[in-house]
Order: sequence, then C-alpha cells, then structure tokens
Amino acid sequence: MATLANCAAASHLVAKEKLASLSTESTFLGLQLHGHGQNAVRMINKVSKSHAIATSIRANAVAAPVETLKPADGKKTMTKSSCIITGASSGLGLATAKALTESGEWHVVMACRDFLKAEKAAKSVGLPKGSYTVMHLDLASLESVRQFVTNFRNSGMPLDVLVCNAAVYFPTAKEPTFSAEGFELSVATNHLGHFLLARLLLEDLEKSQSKAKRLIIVGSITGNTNTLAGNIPPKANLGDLRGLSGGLNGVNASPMIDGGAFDGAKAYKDSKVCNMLTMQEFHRRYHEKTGIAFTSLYPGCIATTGLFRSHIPLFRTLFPPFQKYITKGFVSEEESGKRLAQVVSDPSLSKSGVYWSWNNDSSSFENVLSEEASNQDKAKKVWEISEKLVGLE
Ligand code: LMG
Ligand code: NDP
Ligand code: PMR
Repeated sequence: MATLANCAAASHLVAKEKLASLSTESTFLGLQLHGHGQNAVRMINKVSKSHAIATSIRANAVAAPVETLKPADGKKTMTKSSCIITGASSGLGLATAKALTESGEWHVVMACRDFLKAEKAAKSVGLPKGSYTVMHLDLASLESVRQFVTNFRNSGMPLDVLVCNAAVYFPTAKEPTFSAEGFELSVATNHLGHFLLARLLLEDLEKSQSKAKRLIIVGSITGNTNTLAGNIPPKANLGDLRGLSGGLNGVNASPMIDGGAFDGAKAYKDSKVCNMLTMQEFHRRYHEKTGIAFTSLYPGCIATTGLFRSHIPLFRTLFPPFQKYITKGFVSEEESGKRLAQVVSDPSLSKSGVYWSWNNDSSSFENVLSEEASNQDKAKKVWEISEKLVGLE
C-alpha cells in the first residue's frame, strides 16, 4: 500500500513538473500550447489516480487538452473543445471534421479503422495542422472498441462531443459477412460497435467542462417508414428482435434482427433504426442525470459518399442525378458536414432527444420518427439485448 501511495504521489509530482515545464510556446504532437487552467488540474488528478503508470510519457500525454487558440487580435485566449468522430476518413465524417476544425474552436479525434487512409484524407481536404488526431478504431471488433477507449483516455484529452457516424452498407451481398465476434457485419458496425463505444465513453462525456456536451448518433430517412424513402423495399423492420436475441450469427440464429433471411439493404436500414432507438433510450436514461444532450439526424441524401461503394456501377452513376433532379433530396458532402457540425456545436441545437433534419433551404427542424423508430418498448429491448451481446451486463 505504501508503495502504491508513493507511486501515486510521484506520478502527481511528475505530472505537475511536466505541466509547469510547458512554457507558453511549447508544443506537443505538433499542437501549440498556451496555458493550462482547469483542464490541466483535472488531468493531474487523473494521473494521480492511475498510480503505477507514473511515467513521463503519461505526463506528456496529459498536456494535450491544454491546447488553446490565440485569436489574431491576441486579446482573448480560447480553449478548444474536443470531439470524437467515428469514420472520419470519408464522406460525412470527414466533411464534419473539416467544418469543425476550420472554425478554430474544435480539436477532432478521427476514430478510424484505416490509419493511413484517415491521415491522407485529412491532408487531402486540408484539415488545419494540429487541429486533429487520428486514432485507430475498428467498430467491427469489440476488443478494438475497448482498446480505443483506453488509448483515448491515455491521451489525456477531454471529451465534449462524441459523434457515432461510421457505417457500412452491403446492398448487393448475397450472403452475410460477420464481425470479429460473429455478428452480422452491418448491424455489428453501425449499431453494436457504437453502442459499446457510447456506453463506455459516457463517463468521459459526463466529466466534460463544456456547457454543450453531446452524444450524436447518425440516423437516416431510409430507416423511417413514415417517409417515401423509407418505403422503398426492403423496408426496415426489427420484428420481435428474435435474430438480435440469438446473436445475429447466421449459425443457430438468423443474421437479421427480425429473424428473417439475409438482406444487406434491410440490415443497413434496421441498423439505422437501432441507432435512432439507442439515441432516445440514452436520452431517457441519462439526460437528466448527466446533462448530456443525446441527438440523431438525417443529414440529407449525400449520394456521392463511400457508403455506396459496393453498389453496382449503374446505381452509383444514376443515384446522384436521381436525388439531385428528381427527389431533390441530394446534399453535397460539404453541406452535410456543415449540418452535422451544427448538431455538434450550435448553441441553438442543444435540445436532447431530438432527430434533426433540414429543409431544402437548409434550415434545421425537429423531425418526427416513424412508429417503430420511436417505440419505447423496442428501444428498451434493443438496449438490453445489445448490452448482453457486447458484454456490458
Ligand atoms: C433493392 O431494390 C435491392 O433489391 C436491394 O438489393 C438493395 O439494393 C436495395 O435499397 C437498396 O434496393 C430496390 C428497388 C425497389 O429499387 C430499384 O431497383 C430502383 C433502382 C433505382 C435506383 C435509383 C436510381 C435510378 C434513378 C434513375 C433516374 C435517372 C435519373 C437521371 C436524372 C437526370 C435528370 C436530368 O424499388 C422499388 O420497388 C421501386 C418502387 C417504387 C418505384 C417508384 C418510382 C418512382 C419514380 C421515381 C423516378 C425514378 C426514375 C426512373 C427512371 C428509370 C430510368 C432508368
Ligand atoms: P462513407 O462510406 O463515406 O463513410 C463511412 C465511414 O465509416 C468511413 O470513414 C469508413 O471507413 C467508416 N467505417 C466503416 N466501417 C468501419 C469500422 N468497422 N470501423 C471504423 N470505421 C468504419 O459513408 P457516409 O459518409 O455516407 O456515411 C456516414 C454516416 O451517414 C453513416 O452513419 C450513414 O448511415 C449516414 N447517412 C448517410 C447518408 C448518405 O446519403 N450517404 C444518408 C443518411 C445517413 P473507411 O474509410 O475505412 O471505409
Ligand atoms: Mg432513395 C424523397 C425521396 C427520396 C429520398 C430523400 C431518398 C433518400 N430516396 C428517395 C426516393 C427513392 N429512392 C425512390 C422513389 C426510389 C425508387 C426509384 C429510391 C431508390 C433507392 C435505392 C435503390 N434509394 C436508395 C436506394 C439505396 O440503395 C439507398 C439506400 O437505401 O441505402 C440504404 C437509397 C437512399 N435513398 C435515400 C437515401 C438517403 C438513401 C441512402 C442512404 C441512407 O439511408 O443512409
């Protein structure tokens, strides 16, 4: 015990010394450091709790959240907020990272399965240097999700907003494919991986000093059968959840949530229903207790993204003009990124439990979810079964 206590005291000292040695212009991982304040104190406490890991590496890592921005006028010093975006290596996630980092007010953690692709993507769209960090996350492996959470915590960065954005879509697959734990891959990636991630990071979000701590889970119109788009077959339908209860393994249980035969397009739409139900269940269980705002959104039809990469070439060619000129539901990646960035940071979009959508003139409104995507009983059941599947019970 005495040794542990000494270790803790030593780690506290190392951290303090390190922070003290960070002069106004020192850099860490290429970030400009201009001061510490509350965050630094918070991190020292964190370090002293972690006893034996009292290394100077850790002490260095705790320097990250003190990153601040000095506006050109040199008068005010503003501390950046911090946001994790899953799947920020392309499409909506990348465009959102761009919108947020360009504002100068956000540091974005790009949580991606392909580190190199994410780095290249960040450079290709010109994310400002030092405004982002790439961290490895493969949502198709629960082990990877847990490792990501550990790595993120070790970085010492605070967490103000978590965006569950990544997704896969297998519209032409004849047979299901499976995640590391043996769950059908689209529900595993889009729903179960995010479910575990969000549950684990809830305590980190709760500690955020920001007034606007938010957890956002990207939804979609195609999961909502109260719309035309949601009525294009195959329609989303979770049924009585028998496939999900059985573990979606395709061996002794159906790979589909409702227990039916595999259909890749339906599996995607079902996973989006789970995303929207999960957001509402989070809201009911945790909004009052934590002050975190839980929201979802339909960003518009971003018909050019990598989501359609495995669709037939004819579809990929015709889908964008179809959405642009016929349904008028098309939005550019840039516009969709601005919309999600609004949900992350706009003070007027702080309400919890909302599914945001935008009119054609790009003004946001609180949309109405379909009967199934707002069914409280189903939300509770999806939550409880998902807990079992990801090992949270
Ligand atoms: C399922 O099929 C697949 O089985 C499944 O594997 C998966 O892919 C899933 O949701 C994904 O789809 C759905 C199927 C059912 O839909 C189709 O097959 C329709 C394919 C059409 C794809 C949209 C892009 C094509 C648009 C062509 C338009 C060209 C526009 C160029 C614009 C230029 C402007 C200057 O779908 C149905 O059951 C459909 C039933 C409802 C049909 C309602 C039709 C509404 C009319 C809308 C206008 C469409 C224009 C048609 C033009 C066709 C010309 C090729
Ligand atoms: P993209 O394919 O462009 O982006 C999806 C991202 O998810 C990619 O960065 C991809 O990584 C990442 N990803 C996939 N699998 C994993 C995994 N196992 N672990 C970590 N990351 C993973 O699609 P969009 O930008 O269109 O999709 C983003 C979100 O928007 C999704 O939630 C989608 O459902 C939603 N949405 C999209 C619409 C659209 O019209 N496009 C409409 C409505 C909602 P990698 O780059 O390595 O492949
Ligand atoms: Mg859909 C207002 C009409 C509208 C909108 C907003 C969308 C969005 N779609 C609309 C209409 C139609 N779609 C019509 C009339 C058709 C039949 C021609 C149609 C077909 C269609 C297909 C085949 N649409 C699709 C597909 C896909 O494969 C996409 C999909 O379902 O992915 C799961 C898709 C989409 N339509 C949308 C949006 C946003 C998508 C894809 C992305 C998503 O939901 O995440």
